[in-house]
Amino acid sequence: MSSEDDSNGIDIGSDESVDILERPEDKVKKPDMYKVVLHNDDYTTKEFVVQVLAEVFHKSFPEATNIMLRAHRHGKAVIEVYTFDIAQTKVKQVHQKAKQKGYPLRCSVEPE
Ligand code: TYC
Repeated sequence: MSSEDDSNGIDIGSDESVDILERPEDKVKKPDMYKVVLHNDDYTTKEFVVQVLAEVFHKSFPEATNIMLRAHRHGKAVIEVYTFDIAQTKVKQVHQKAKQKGYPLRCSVEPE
């Protein structure tokens, strides 16, 4: 393209005025988001659940304790919301740590 180009390949000419052309394909869409849900069970220790929430989800001790207690009392609790790939990776990390210690702790992914 001649004269001045911007990075979209739009000729902005050589004078001072600039026309911005908005194309539908340039619109940025927000990604679909997914909840990582913690499930209660009768065998995993409270201490281990809090430790996993701190290590995998970077929760503070008070935050991790609240989430653990919500799952303990209500059967499940939302830990955090992520894009799909990150949510899936977090769930795998939790299941791997639980398996290592022989606990049946489970997390799942749900659309927000
Ligand atoms: N219910 C477990 C106990 O009493 C503790 C626990 C809490 C386990 C939350 C899982 O997601 C969970 N030892």
